[in-house]
Amino acid sequence: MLLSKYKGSALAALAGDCIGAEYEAAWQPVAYQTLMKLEEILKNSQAASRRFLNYTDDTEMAHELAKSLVENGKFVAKDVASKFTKTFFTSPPCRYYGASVRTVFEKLQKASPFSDPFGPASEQFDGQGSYGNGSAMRVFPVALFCHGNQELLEKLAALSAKLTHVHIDAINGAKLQASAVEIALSSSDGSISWLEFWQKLKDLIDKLEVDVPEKVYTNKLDMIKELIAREEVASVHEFEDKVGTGIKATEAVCAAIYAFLMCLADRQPSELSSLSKVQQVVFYSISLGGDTDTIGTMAGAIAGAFYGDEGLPSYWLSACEGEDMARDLATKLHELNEK
Ligand code: 8NA
Ligand code: MG
Ligand code: MG
Ligand code: MG
Repeated sequence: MLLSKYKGSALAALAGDCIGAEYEAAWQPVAYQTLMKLEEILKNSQAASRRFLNYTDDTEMAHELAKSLVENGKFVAKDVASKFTKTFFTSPPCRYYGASVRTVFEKLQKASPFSDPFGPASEQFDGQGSYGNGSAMRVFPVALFCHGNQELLEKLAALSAKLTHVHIDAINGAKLQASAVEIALSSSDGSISWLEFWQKLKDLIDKLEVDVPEKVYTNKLDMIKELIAREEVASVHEFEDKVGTGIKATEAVCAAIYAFLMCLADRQPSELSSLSKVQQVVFYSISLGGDTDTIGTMAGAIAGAFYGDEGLPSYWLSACEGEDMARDLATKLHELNEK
């Protein structure tokens, strides 16, 4: 059912951020045993004493974007810029925003009432724009809003990115991540192989990078295919070396896609075999290390859109700040899309 996929996407994105944030500061691979220990803690503790996991900038911005789409029934740049800016200046320190994006919000706030919502982002890094993964980490609501309309999806993924990130890699990262969620919404377990899923992403990136000289996504997607197709599973160090897990959109988006496709190909590690498929994708993506909350949230958004919300245990969701909001926004985006 489509509603289950909408909820799955929003809730697994939330869980990926909240759980991934526990390991973000370490900037190294996370052992499966460590993740399974957290699983046991969450599973066996009473609701009242359960460890509470805060979400970070990824979820905060995704939810603000979703609220704006729901309230307006369309993308309104000034409203999204206003919501991003207001939450940035009122949110608690546990959100851990990227180091440079503050400048964008300071400029937006100064020029309130948001007369030039795209201006400040275009001045970042001497006009080059940010290539951070912030454009892609928050984009899944665009896929839920645009489901069935790829042209609109690409347009809104780009516009939502450009409020903070104008670098071509950040824009294409947002389009690629949103498209992965859309493919997941439009297909189901058993109806598509990992290679067919990969091919759809490759066709898209061939088009998006036709005039991009470096073709970073093209090369990384080719590498991902090679790694999944070969017999020996890549070590996290080899993956880090060949694709990357860092704050660049090109690395984190490809890492999230790799984690999802590895599980779709049934190549997930046996240590995680007691978990549901969605849980496996979230944990496997976090195990890659690096920007764990962001890779976790993006892999979760794709996996939840594919498998639905059934595989997300209540003891995971009740441990996450923002569960009710995620569920509510998914339901409203689903209602809007049905109209
Ligand atoms: P951003 O736009 O501030 O970019 C993040 C960082 O990427 C910048 O501070 C730069 O170091 C670098 N960067 C981006 N573009 C360029 C460029 N053109 N030239 C040189 N360096 C560049 O923020 P964002 O929204 O993209 O960041 C998202 C990430 O930050 C997410 O992973 C999110 O979870 C958060 N994050 C926070 C922490 C933390 O502990 N505060 C750690 C990792 C990630
Ligand atoms: Mg974060
Ligand atoms: Mg690296
Ligand atoms: Mg992050």
